[in-house]
Amino acid sequence: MTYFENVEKIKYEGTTTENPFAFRHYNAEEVVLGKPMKDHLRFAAAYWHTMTQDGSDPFGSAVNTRNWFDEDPMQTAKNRVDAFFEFMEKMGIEYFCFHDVDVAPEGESLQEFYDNLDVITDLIKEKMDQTGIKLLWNTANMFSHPRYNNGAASTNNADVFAFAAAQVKKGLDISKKLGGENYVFWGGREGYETLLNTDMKFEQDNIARFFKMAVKYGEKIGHKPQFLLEPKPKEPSKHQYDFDAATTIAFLKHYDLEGDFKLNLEANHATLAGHTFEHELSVARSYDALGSIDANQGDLLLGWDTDEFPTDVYAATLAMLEVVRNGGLAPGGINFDSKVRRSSFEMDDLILAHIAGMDTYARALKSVEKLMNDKFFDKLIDERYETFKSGIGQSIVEDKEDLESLTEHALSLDTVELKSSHIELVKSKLNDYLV
Ligand code: XUL
Ligand code: CO
Repeated sequence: MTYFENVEKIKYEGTTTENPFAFRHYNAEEVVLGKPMKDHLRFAAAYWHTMTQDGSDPFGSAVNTRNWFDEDPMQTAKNRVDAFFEFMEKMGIEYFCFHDVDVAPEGESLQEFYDNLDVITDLIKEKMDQTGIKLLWNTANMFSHPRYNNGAASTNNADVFAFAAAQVKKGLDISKKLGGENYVFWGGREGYETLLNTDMKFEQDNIARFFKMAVKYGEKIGHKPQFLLEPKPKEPSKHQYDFDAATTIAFLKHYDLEGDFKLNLEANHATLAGHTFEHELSVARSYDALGSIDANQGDLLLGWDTDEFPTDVYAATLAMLEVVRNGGLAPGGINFDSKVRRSSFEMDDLILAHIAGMDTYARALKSVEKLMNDKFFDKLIDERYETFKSGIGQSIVEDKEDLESLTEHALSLDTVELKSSHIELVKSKLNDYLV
């Protein structure tokens, strides 16, 4: 059965095409900055947004037209696998990501959930072998089930902690079976509502314990995906422990976990934390912790996570600049943690939305190529710190100075020569490179 019947494989047709079902910028094999676009971008489709979300919101019920529903939930789950791989093949997307609960019904018990997962992940594996499509990451949904209302690894209930451990154990078994390149933890309910009932230190210790168990189990079964933590400051919890990149890196360093974990950074989570996406990427890059990206965009006029498909070329360019400066993302990639708007309810909207996101990131990559080749900003940064390249500055950088010697230097100066940063020129210059 064909699910996306209106569309054939999406092709690159360039900017002059009037065909909405074509890429205008994303040309998988085109070499940019020394390698094919697809290797820079490593796009992934998200099971939860593409296959599972139904368009409902707190004010209205499901609206999405989807043709994979069957009365039997297991049959629906099987149909979704077929539809998802057809979708990815048509899009030319080579990676995917999923939560355990996205792919298989949870049933009445943990054992039934495991059994359902076995059947569906066998099907997924078959499809992977047939198509060559790979698993970027999987994760355990430890935030939707009522048992997790006080958190998973940060719960106040030891049995709930055990349930969470069982989900992650199964997730790692599945990751091994499917050759997952990364494994993600997003702690939606690892946080608190009020400190009046919370022992923050105890909860953080338990989260670290939990992560160490995951690393140890991976070693035991001989499967070591890159582990990733995904920061988000709030929603659904009022305060989430992995608030932003800096907070999460401090946690990893404090608990000696930085050797095993990197970050999966999401654009809309950055803005919820009061940062730009490029800020978060840059913080992670400075600590060698940039692992992967969840590509989307928020709406700065709204205070929640809207997970829109990225269409803002300016923001995507600044993000791709960080990715390129990082030397790429592999084994990470760019996962579209993005959902179609409630009013985009047709099946074709899934295709059009991914084209929009992929074209936006391709444009960003091409802009970064122009910018890197021209070296305007590299030169500017280089010159901005020139006083540290010789004399007293060089001596500071070589750790040869102290407060006393620097006081002596300062006392010997009559005046300091300052240069304008020409901020307006610098910021407007970026517009010259946008493709
Ligand atoms: C929620 C979010 C999640 C994670 C995976 O805001 O981003 O979908 O990416 O659990
Ligand atoms: Co995400």
